[in-house]
Amino acid sequence: MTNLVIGVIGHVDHGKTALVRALTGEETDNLAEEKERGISIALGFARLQTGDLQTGDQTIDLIDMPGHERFIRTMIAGATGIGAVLLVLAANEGIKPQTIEHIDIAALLGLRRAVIAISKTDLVSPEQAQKTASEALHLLTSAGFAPLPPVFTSALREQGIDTLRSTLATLAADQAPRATGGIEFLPIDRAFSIAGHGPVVTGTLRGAPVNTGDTLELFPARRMVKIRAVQTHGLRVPTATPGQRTALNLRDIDIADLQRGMALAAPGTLTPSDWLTVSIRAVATAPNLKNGMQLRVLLGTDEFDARLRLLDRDILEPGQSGFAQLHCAAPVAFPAREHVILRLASPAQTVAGGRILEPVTRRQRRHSGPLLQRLETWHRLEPEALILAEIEAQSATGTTLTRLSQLSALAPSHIAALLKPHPILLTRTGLAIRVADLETLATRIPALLAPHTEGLSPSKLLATLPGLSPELLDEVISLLLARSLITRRGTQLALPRPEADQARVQDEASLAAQIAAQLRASGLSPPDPKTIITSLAAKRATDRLLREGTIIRAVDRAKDKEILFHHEAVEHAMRLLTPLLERPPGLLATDVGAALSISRKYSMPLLDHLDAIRFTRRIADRRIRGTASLTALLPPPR
Ligand SMILES: Nc1nc2c(ncn2[C@@H]2O[C@H](COP(=O)(O)OP(=O)(O)OP(=O)(O)O)[C@@H](O)[C@H]2O)c(=O)[nH]1
Ligand SMILES: [Mg+2]
Repeated sequence: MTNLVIGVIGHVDHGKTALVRALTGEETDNLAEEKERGISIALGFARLQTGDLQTGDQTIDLIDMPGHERFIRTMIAGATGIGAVLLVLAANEGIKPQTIEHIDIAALLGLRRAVIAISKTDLVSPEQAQKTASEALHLLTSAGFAPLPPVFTSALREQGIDTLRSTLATLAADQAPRATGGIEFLPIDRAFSIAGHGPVVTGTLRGAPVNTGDTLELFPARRMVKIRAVQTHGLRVPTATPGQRTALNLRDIDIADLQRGMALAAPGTLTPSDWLTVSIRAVATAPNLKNGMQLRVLLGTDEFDARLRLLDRDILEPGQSGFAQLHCAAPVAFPAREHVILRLASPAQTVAGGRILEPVTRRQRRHSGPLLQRLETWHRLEPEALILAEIEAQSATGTTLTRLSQLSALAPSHIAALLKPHPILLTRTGLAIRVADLETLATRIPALLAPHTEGLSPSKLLATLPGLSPELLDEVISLLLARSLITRRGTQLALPRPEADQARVQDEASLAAQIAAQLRASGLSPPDPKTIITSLAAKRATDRLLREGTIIRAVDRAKDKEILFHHEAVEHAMRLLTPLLERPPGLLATDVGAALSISRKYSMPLLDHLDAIRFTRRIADRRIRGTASLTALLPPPR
């Protein structure tokens, strides 16, 4: 089965609907107004069975476009996503304004495949019909199409219909397979309700297949809806594939919340943005397009106003191509590579069109060389090549899977699979970076840490690496930690320096020994701690002695002064005081000072300490023995 959707285009009254009827037996002008006025107003959908031809059994979807200039917007909504066109040109009239406009639009939508039907040949001589055919061929070829040989038809006399049918079948059989792995995207061109089934939306599917039971995200509402059933070619099927006319019966939503212009997409893959970066081409008949101009944008089946920001010039002349941004009146969510048509509101006219290069962005600087170079790459490359080029371009900082998906319109899972054979690291957090670039970055970090002997916090390190994301820094840090090329000191990162660290430990130990010796020698009249703790190293050594219990910190609470005693001095004091404390009524502070031959400066903090360890107990201004047993406080005498 083919996925080909063919748009039937051409000037008003040239016989499009009549040909669709002759080809398929289906009537596409069903509205009362269409019957009354004799023109098409809405899109017409018909199926062309081209079975039992040498090309095999297949169904082509035909979209019968209205030709009247007032319905160009409807025509565009129908043409978005189609695979080829059937240009209908009346032999007696030849090329008319909407012949040209429809061809322009089809070309701007990226279409290249076409069949020409010269209609109403019953009204002219064969020479005249031939002349019209040559004009049509020339017009399509110069618009970039590769049309098949024209078919001469008369719907009235049922002539040329079989030839046209087989020509369309040939076109359908000769189809390049559609790329897969994209983002499911279905711009809605019709929404209606079927009794007993609920809401149905239709459109031409792009990106990836959709299945019964899938959940999709509705834009712009951004709500999730579930697919109750899928139909293609009028039949219920489990799956619709990209390029097919697709009808989806939805759950979890009311018909009142659905209409043309909305779209369904794979959940979480699209992000609304005020700005779109596009590559555009102005049509030959367009006026000069100026920077800052207000335009009507037709995108998917949606339509909105936007201001044109030309990035590489001030004026886009007829026929010229360039890069631009569209500042949309409200945020819009579309995948990259989606085709866009730009029109003037008045006079109503198609002036340009092209493709989205960057669907999620902000206002960019104009005439920026590096930006234009990147836009050129995105414009030129196919999605797979674009992804690799983008990772390479973001060498130092890496890029994210989200961003790659935005630029390529490929699904993140497809991108991940695509990167597998390449020397590219894809982290758990969705960062993509070339392994070689990660290694280069890895070599820079130790060099940045080297001057900071006390270490550097990750946030300070990040500040020295402009443009680098915290996620990528985390990745490099884990790598370097695993390789023991850097080390963590608390919250700081530093270079591991085994020798220096060892030397420092040795220094600290000998300093501690010195301090201990000094305090031991000074007994119960130690020097002021300020004269001992003179450096960071001395502080560390002192802390260590305190932790070990070699020295004791005591406080003179009245004066809020600290003093350090060697533990042996304190033990000596306890031995001397024990018998004295046992005699009632106990000792005054001055008695203690006298017994130990020390001044108040030392006896007050000492007594505070002895109270704390319950060697002594204070009653009024006297001390008696405390509750702690002496054997617990004093080591056995040697
Ligand atoms: N003589 C003759 N008249 C034709 C032929 N095909 C269509 N017509 C007539 O041309 C008129 C327009 O035909 P349609 O098929 O409605 O034209 P259309 O291109 O669909 O028009 P729009 O959808 O409004 O753009 C009708 O009155 C048809 O009867 C033909 O082969 N010969
Ligand atoms: Mg019609």
